[in-house]
Amino acid sequence: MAPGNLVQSRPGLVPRSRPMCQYPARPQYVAGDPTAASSFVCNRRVTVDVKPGDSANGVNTRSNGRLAVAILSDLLFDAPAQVDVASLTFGRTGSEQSLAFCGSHGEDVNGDLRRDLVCHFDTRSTGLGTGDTEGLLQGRTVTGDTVAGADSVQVVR
Ligand SMILES: [Ca+2]
Repeated sequence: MAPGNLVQSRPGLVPRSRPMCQYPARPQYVAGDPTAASSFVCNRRVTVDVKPGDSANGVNTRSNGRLAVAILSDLLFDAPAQVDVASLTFGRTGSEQSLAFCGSHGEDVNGDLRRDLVCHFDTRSTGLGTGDTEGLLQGRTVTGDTVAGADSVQVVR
């Protein structure tokens, strides 16, 4: 939720407004009047690690298994506390309803002593297939900002 709107007005021009996003989230256009703050959401780029601990990120799309995807925490972001887990979608376009579950307490997958959010997605439901090189993740924070991130994938069959 943005704390308010910022309005820019210049003589002779239509006043433009944008939501005031909490850093590092930034206003992102969704739809509607491009001069109105209500046409934007506050979006936060997040760092995503497909198959944490495995740099190849191989995805077997014929498997009935699940794919682990970590959302990394940093100084300004506590992923296990701030991500609305039920909102997460992951896959070829980012909007696939493929979430199975997330670890409830988080775990530090990159050794920076911050707990990261590790979620598991049904591989088949991700829509990833031959030729895809990226898995996209989308969701929301518990305060209503959107989150988005991506990581490379290697579709192995
Ligand atoms: Ca970490």
